[in-house]
Amino acid sequence: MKTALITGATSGIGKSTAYEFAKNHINLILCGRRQERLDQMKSELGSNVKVHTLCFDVRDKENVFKNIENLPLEFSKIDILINNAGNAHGLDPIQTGNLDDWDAMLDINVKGLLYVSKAIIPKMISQKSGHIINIGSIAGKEVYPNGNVYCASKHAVDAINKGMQIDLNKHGIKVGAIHPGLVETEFSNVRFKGDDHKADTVYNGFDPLRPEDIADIINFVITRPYHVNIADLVVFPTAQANSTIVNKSL
Ligand code: NDP
Ligand code: 8X3
Repeated sequence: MKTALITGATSGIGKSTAYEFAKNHINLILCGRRQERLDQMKSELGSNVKVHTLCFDVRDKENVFKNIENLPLEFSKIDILINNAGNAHGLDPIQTGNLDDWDAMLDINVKGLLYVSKAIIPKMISQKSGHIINIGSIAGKEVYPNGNVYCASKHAVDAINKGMQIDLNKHGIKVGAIHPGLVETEFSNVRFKGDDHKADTVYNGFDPLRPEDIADIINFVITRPYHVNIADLVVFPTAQANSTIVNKSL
């Protein structure tokens, strides 16, 4: 049986991926900051597969390495890494952007992803196998009004994904990114700092992607034969044409 480590497993895309993997008999290392949610998932999934939970903030470099280095033996071989933890914080023009929001997005979406990867990649190299999926965004392919720093963070993920592909190629490790458009999760609740009404309006009037849609695609990506690597994938809801055009008359 394979083992997957999923960051941002307590909500949205990461959570759906955990349930999808459990259905497909993949043991799980679930990461997030909300221990009660991790416990709940462990109790729901633990009868299907082995589940280990790690509660850390991906910004906390020391804790990231400590947690991953001290995994119990039965979870120490990580076959699949889903670099998913991340969020947008705010949606403001560059001139009025909030510095704490900027720090959060760059520290979590970029540096946090790097810390987790750095803790796991040497293990994959020594076991001579592994598959890393980086969750980017359409915001990593395009820039939209007021998206400035979030888009920068996801453009960085796009570049890191390509860099990983080049550097890990000689080690036979698969690396790929999935770049979703609008997926209805807690993403907009976080972006708008708990203003749930504002968050809901993002997904009003059209049929957005659901986190299960992305989990299904992730499962497709990880179940391709060894010689097939899905390197870069953009996924939109049918109503979305790009980061600013959404058809609300479908
Ligand atoms: P959610 O807000 O539903 O989930 C975000 C997850 O990230 C949570 O599990 C959260 O867990 C975790 N997380 C956030 N900050 C930290 C942190 N500092 N340390 C550890 N974990 C953290 O959003 P989504 O599921 O939508 O987002 C998942 C990924 O998908 C993100 O990278 C996002 O940028 C990307 N994405 C989302 C899209 C969308 O429209 N929803 C579209 C394109 C990409 P906890 O709070 O417990 O730590
Ligand atoms: C999330 C999608 O368009 O809100 O990355 O930035 S978007």
